[in-house]
Amino acid sequence: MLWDILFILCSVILSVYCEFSKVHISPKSGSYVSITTKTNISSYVWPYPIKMTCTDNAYYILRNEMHFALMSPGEFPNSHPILSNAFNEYYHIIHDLTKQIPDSFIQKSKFEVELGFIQLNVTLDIDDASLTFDTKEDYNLSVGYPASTLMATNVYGALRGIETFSQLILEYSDNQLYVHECDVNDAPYFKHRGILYDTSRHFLPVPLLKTHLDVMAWNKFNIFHWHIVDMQAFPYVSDMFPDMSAKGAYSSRHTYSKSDVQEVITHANMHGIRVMVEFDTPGHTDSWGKGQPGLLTPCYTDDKPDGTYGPINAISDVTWPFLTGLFKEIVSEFKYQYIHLGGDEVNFDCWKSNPYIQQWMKESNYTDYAMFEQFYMNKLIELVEQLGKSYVVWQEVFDNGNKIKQDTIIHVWKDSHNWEEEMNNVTAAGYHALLSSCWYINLISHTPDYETYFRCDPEKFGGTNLQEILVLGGEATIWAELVDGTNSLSRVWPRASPIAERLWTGSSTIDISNDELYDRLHKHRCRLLNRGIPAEPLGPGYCTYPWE
Ligand code: CP6
Repeated sequence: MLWDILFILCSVILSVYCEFSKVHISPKSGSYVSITTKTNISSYVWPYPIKMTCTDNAYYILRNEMHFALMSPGEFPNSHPILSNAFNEYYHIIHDLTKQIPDSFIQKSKFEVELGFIQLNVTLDIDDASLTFDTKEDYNLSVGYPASTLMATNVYGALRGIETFSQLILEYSDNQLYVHECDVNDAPYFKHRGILYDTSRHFLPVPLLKTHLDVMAWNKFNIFHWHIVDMQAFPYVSDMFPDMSAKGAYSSRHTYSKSDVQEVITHANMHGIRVMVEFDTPGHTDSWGKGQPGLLTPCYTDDKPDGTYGPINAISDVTWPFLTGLFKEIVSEFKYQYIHLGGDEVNFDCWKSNPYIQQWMKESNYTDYAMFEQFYMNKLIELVEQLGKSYVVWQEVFDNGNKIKQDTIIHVWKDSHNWEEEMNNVTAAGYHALLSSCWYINLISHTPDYETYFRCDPEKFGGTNLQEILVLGGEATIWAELVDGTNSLSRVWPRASPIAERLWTGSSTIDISNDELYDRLHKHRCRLLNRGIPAEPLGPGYCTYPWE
């Protein structure tokens, strides 16, 4: 009874001081302070590494005595812009870990006279900062005192390792930082780990996109799928076709200029994220028609044009010169090897109503309109291939049953309850696949949807090993009909995080209990709050500070 009362008092009133009592201070050899903690530090790391072993030791570090260094054996330069940027960002992330704590809690530590110097030495195998589909992201991290070592194949692996390092630093109730002794060997399971952002249904300002990119990097995502235009608005500013955004964007303020696009790409690349842009055609293109007369199909009622328009008209004289010019511009601007060409949800009614298309179909011996769509998609794929790019398309382009080039990547998005069959069919036909069907994070639910996101395994569709190898990864999607600058950060975070772990870690954590999942994801969510992101709650509860 007495203990119960003490316990309640302890947790409610004196939580800060009681937390402190869990920590045993044991200065060693007068040179540094280490503690033995009961903290299960590995539960703080998100996404979970491939291999991680931690001890009960943690080392006190003085806020102002954190140093990052790039070791430069042989011919390597001893600085690198991507790493120095990361060193600077993480210095602040770690240093400001307590920015949520009221000043009145922060007291001068009695240990500040002790050494609290920590150095993270980074070694790279290769000095290559190109960012392609195959760029490695592996790293080995060994945390000790006074120096920790991080070894990576290249700068991007180093970025992933520095993030993990930052997650091994906790602040206890003496308001001091401690880094926990761990060895981590880590590498991504899937190569393509993305989030689709839709900037057509609502415009998302560049600074907001950059914040999302930061959080993506903290979650080890590596693909920003920019669904930049759609039927409602065309915010992309084209030099060759300025009317597209002048007439197709919501307003001149709701546009992405050349320098905006480059700012986003540079920010993404600095964080090891590739920008895969999508120009979705031939459907979802209503906004395209405003700036380019003759591009869309005029729909007919009672043998007369009725003033409405359908998908892009594959046989209009305007279409191919226009698409060639537009994609030339796009290809020169978006450097990533892959472009997403869309091809989803094409409504055939307007094509069917149009007498010119009917006539053309007859002359070409085409019997159904899926073939007409395929004619369009194949022509587009050829065009983009000639411009030197690889491409991804939505699943309909495969479902239509016609021949598409074997190196096309199929993006599976339909049937949140029966996507397995589609993944099976796509990979059985020898195509590479991406999965989004189970990851519609724009939809919210009253039940813990993060559990279903977490338990969706893109490889588990009953295929052979050879089929599984064709699965490149997947993407969370944040379709923006009901999302704009006011709620996108809360809607995406932390609900994209379970997807990040499935894509980074593979299936090794898929069977942890719901309690453990909640505990780990909740800690991650609290970390996002501490880093200034308004990440929404997973369910009832609260974030303690200090954590635990
Ligand atoms: N926009 C585009 C959309 C969707 C797709 N393409 C979509 C369809 C159904 C759901 C969510 C999104 N809004 N261009 C399908 C890929 Cl549930």
